[in-house]
Amino acid sequence: MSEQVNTEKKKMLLSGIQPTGVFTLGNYIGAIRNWGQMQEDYDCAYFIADLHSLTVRQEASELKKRIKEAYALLLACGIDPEKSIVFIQSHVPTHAELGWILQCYTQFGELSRMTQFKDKSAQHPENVNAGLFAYPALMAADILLYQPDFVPVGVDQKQHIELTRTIVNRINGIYGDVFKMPEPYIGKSGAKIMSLQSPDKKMSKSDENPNGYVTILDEPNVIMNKFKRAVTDSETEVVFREGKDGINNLMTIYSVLTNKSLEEVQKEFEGKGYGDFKKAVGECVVDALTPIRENYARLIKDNAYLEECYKKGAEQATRISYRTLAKVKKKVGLLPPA
Ligand code: ATP
Ligand code: LTN
Repeated sequence: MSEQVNTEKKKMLLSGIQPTGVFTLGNYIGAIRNWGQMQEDYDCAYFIADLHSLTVRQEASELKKRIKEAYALLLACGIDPEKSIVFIQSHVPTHAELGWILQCYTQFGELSRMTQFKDKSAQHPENVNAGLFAYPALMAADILLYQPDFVPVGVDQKQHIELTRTIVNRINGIYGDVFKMPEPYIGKSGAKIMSLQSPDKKMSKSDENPNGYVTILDEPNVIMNKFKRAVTDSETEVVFREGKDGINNLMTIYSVLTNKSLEEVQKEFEGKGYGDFKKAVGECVVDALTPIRENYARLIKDNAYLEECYKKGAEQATRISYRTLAKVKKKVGLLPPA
């Protein structure tokens, strides 16, 4: 029997996360968990979007620390620098450069319609800066530099990816085949984990009430307490139904982390009260996060290893992205250096 060689090229995938705080259970379920699982089947690039985080005022020494912590958190969640390219955005100068070019192909009206811009400018009315406004053009550059097939994100980022696709159509329409068209990849379940205190709002690391979110480094007793206090409703039935936002959210978390369908979850808790259910959800979250917390404690002490990884990641990312940038510059008519 002749040996079969798989010569098929893997599809490419890219995503990023801002270093604005310890990642939440929402970030993990909606994004990072999928990133880890997809490493086996795709060529992946993941990065810390530090340039993006400058759109909100940051304390310099704190930011520097958070960038390294965010990088270590990605590795702790199972992103493997031997399998994927894992880098820090500001270490790869092509991002800012293509970001500028793409801004010139993005309309003011398009940027004005972005809900993240509207939300963040309402949250920080004293600092509605040009970077906050132009952010989606930089995000489009982050993506298009690597010509990925898919961009795995939570549902809140879909609008930005749609704008990226509009930019691709515009530029390819003028200059021919410049960029590959990327697709958002949004998980079937868990793409929008809600706040434990206000289950009509997305779980967010910048929520002022820490009981609304679980971070991936929370200790087990903290996690159990947050679930115990999670807002539900005045009924008693564990069932996924419109109007039961709190229970729907807890069922989603439990279903994703235990790999059980919503029907199975409903059956499992038939005749049991919310107290038992919340305890079970807390326990499955503790089980999922404990190895991450332990990995992180080890990684954050190993500065030499982290530096080695992000240096290698930046070199790999620079090499790939430079090719796309050179092509774009040529297509739009910039004179190559002598
Ligand atoms: P911030 O609170 O600072 O605005 P964030 O918690 O929304 O930040 P991001 O860095 O904007 O986090 O998001 C990183 C990734 O996590 C994105 O792909 C985003 O779609 C996803 N994500 C964020 N929050 C959730 C959530 N509650 N449920 C599912 N996915 C989420
Ligand atoms: N906008 C994203 C972070 C981000 C990103 C990207 C995600 C920046 N560049 C490129 C996917 C692809 C956020 O705020 N969550």
